[in-house]
Amino acid sequence: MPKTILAPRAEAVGTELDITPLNPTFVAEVHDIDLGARHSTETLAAIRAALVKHKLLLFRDQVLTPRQQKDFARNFGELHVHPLLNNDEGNDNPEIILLDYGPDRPPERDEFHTDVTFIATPPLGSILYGVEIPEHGGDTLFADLGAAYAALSEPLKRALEGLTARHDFERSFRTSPYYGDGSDPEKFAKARRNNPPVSHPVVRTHPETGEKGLFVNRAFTDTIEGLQRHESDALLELLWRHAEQPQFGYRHRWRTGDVLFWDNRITQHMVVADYFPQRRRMHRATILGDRPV
Ligand SMILES: O=C(O)CCC(=O)C(=O)O
Ligand SMILES: [Fe+2]
Repeated sequence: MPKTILAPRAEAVGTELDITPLNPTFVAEVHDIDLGARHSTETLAAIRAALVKHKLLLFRDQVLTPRQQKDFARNFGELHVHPLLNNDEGNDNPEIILLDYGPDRPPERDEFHTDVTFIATPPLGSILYGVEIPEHGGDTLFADLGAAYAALSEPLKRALEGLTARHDFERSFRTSPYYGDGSDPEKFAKARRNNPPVSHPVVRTHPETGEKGLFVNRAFTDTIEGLQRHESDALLELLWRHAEQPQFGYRHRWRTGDVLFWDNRITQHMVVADYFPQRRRMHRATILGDRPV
């Protein structure tokens, strides 16, 4: 009898997770789990193992307060407080980024990025909760940067070996309405002071799987070090376009209550800003990771 008939629909991870892969190289849905509840060490370990294996996990039908989202995220590491998108002072949950666009505030055009690569220890993952999802639009695109790296030619892989790139907070946020309206120049200046440019390898080895992945992104990677400006610009553009091809990608059509948890060490993403004037509200928690090697 063919193996596909014998195989169950879902694969078990540990004893507790029911998982369905959604795409050939990455992405899986985890069924029957309430992220707002307390979880055993075994369940948390199984979630982490599933994240590392599938790189992007979907949990449907969640209802989470910012506090619950923060508590769940903290099981995986220390949380990052974003220097600009930190939901302002006096808030009980500055670790939860509120993304809220609608009729009064058109969505910003996004570009592919890996979150917060402008710090020395970029996030291992982000957890994004869809609080209010428009009827149409506002999908999020993801790319598997391990699959993208693996598909490069051997000579190009050799050329990338040992290269490092400069990542700069200001590259993306210079043009952001978050401070670009001039309403809070001091907040921006402080963020700038606290986040000087950092250097990361162009190809990163995943700390848990050993898989290699591209670690350059349109939002924050400014220059490949040691190259001339035109060489760096052309090589970065080549790598970005390569990674954005559909065979490395997944497009998520959100439903209210969806939670996506991505491994930020080996993926990139962008939201499609096509839903104006509908409202779209998301909450994000960002878990700090290791220094890339
Ligand atoms: O709103 C989205 O779908 C993604 C926004 C984003 O880039 C993020 O939360 O890291
Ligand atoms: Fe992001």
